[in-house]
Amino acid sequence: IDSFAQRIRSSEGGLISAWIGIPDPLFVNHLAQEAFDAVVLDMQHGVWDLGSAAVGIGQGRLAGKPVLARIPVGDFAAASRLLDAGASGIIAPMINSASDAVAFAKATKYPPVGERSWGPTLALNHTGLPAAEYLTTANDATVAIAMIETRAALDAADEIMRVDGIDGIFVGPSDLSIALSQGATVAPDTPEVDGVLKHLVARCRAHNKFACVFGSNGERAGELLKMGFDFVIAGADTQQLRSGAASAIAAARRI
Ligand code: 3PY
Ligand code: MG
Repeated sequence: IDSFAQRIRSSEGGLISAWIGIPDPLFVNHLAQEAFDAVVLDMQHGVWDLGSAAVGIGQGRLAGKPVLARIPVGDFAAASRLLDAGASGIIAPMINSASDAVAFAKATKYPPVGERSWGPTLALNHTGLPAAEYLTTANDATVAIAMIETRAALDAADEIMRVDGIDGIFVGPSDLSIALSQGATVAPDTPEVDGVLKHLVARCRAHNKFACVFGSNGERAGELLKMGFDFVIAGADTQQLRSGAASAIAAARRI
């Protein structure tokens, strides 16, 4: 688990993560049994609060899986608290400028990179590290991931990637498609969006940052890995739950 940051930073790529919005730590317990490389708890559009997320992080660790959290927009205080609870990484939505990225890095990295405040009680329990060693290793052992999903973010992508403490980016293709169409449509897998995704992967390579992206199902996740993304989502919990249920009903009706 604590080598996850090293894995995602290396060029090995090919990481596939679960994505959970239903705020029950037992969902983490179940999904972590599958061959996912990580689990993301979505606190932006999902329904987790800090207490349920802290227990969810523990359930991931029980199953040997690193747990990351996506915070609500601009809630950088939550970013620090989730790292304190043992999250392996934080995904911050709607990072639209270098100054957004600096504020995010401040909350997630200890000095001299940032201003993260001391108090990683659960993280110390989970990692088993002495405080002094946690302090000097946490900036490298956890990852701060900036979401690029607006026109402003696209324009500022190079500056965002250059911010000290930002380890990688996560592209939100749905919001990006809304931005590109000026609100006319949500279409995360058009050739226009794919062109932007390829461009951002290339910019990540140039800046030596890793690239993550949301894929709405397994097939899309496979395409995104082929495009060069290092870390992909293969659909959300709600969609996986419902498509499993729908296919069971359809199979029963076919007999
Ligand atoms: C987006 O596609 O906009 C996301 O934030 C991923 O869920
Ligand atoms: Mg989004």
